[in-house]
Amino acid sequence: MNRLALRGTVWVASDIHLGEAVPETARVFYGFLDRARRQADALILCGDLFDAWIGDDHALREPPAWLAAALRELGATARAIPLWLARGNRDFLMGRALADALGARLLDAPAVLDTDAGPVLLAHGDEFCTDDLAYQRFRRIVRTPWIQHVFLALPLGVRRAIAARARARSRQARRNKSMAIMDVNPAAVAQALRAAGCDTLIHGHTHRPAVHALDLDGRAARRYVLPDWEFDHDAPPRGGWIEIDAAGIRLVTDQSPAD
Ligand code: LP5
Ligand code: MN
Repeated sequence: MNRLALRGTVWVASDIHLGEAVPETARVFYGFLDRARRQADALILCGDLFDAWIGDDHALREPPAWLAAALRELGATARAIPLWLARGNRDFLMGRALADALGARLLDAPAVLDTDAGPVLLAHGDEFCTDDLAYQRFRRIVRTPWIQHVFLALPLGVRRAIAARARARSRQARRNKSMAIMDVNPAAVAQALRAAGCDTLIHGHTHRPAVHALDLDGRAARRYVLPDWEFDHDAPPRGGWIEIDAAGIRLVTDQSPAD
């Protein structure tokens, strides 16, 4: 299991789903990044930072305006504080080239963070949705290195079309799935905590922000779920992050993270 010592104040956010269609979400998120640069000692973006990621080359060669702005803000953050990028089910193709261009670091999650609040298991969370067999099958396929290699060798336009089709198929598939199977499986969570030797898990993906008290083999444990960010379409607007420091772990679901 990947381990990372992160002392001081660590902020974690996920599921911002940056893309062309969410300018207001991006604006609020950049306000959050500015605040993190001033108030945190490190920032971890724990998956689904982008709504869909089809390879670093499209970002670094000629990014569209929305992406160029995102890269500017992320780069400014990485120059101010350590910025860690973990991958989600939408942006698992983020790679070293992007991280290096930003001055950020890739975090291979799940990972155990050794923090001032103790050891914390950090994951995007999709890996714990084990009742969603169709998704887990899809995940195994798209996480296969040679399949990723073939995909990344395709022309950008073809990759865009495949991603758009995968997004459409996913929206369609979700309509026929119960909310229960699109949440984490408690046994999968417990197994991950045991394997990591942690009593605390932080994850995103489910878009169901909460702090859950768990009983892990008679020990008190906690599962923190990060909110997704949406300030453009749905009401009420939503966003937030988790703060980790010597005083403990806090879920902040502030709707407007600007000071
Ligand atoms: O993402 P979201 O929130 O809609 O739902 C997720 C699960 N879906 C996914 C799929 C992504 O949205 C697809 C976007 C990926 C963009 C990157 C490029 C992709 C190509 C890479 C190739 C190496 O993650 C959804 C879960 C839900 O979370 C809740 O946990 O249920 O899972 C699914 O919907 C999976 C479907 O059940 C089955 C597979 C549908 C996709 C089929 C791909 C078709 C590709 C066409 C090729 C010509
Ligand atoms: Mn996700």
